[in-house]
Amino acid sequence: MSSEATPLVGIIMGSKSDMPAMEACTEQLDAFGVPYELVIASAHRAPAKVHEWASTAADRGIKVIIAAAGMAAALPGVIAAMTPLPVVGVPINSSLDGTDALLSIVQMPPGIPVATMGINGAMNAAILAVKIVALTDPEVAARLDTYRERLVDKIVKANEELAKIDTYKYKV
Ligand code: RP5
Repeated sequence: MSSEATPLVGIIMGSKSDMPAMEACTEQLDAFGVPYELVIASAHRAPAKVHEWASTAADRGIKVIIAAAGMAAALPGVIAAMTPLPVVGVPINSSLDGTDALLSIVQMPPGIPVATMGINGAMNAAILAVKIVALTDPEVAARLDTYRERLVDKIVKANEELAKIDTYKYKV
């Protein structure tokens, strides 16, 4: 993708070590053809960089921010305080099975919400961001419709396969 394209989603991660968990997010945005920024900056280790990036994100055309962090994961909440854009938080499992990050991200004070995904919920973060972009982008909305139809198809096929299994003793 050309670096001239306007990013619609901003992805920020607290550390390079969060990248493997966030691949499911970039894969989905690539599949939907939604341009995004991808940066690493920590609320604790590089607060000035976080402020510079978050406070100017809307000016760059970004419509929604996805912020991922582990441990005492302040990044999504701090960013939500710095921008009027919606912020989707992804708790990364880097200690305590990710529960530390989950609680750090989800328990925001009134007035500064973060839409918190499940632990390592990178894929859902992308889908939620796509839904937000789709509100004002008909092409992305059409791709989202197709994606949702495929989810239904998968369930229909799974039930067809289930119906062929005849090893259950009491299934009627
Ligand atoms: C958080 O601390 C990061 O988001 C990461 O999940 C965790 C560990 O960071 P590293 O020590 O691997 O850089 O700030």
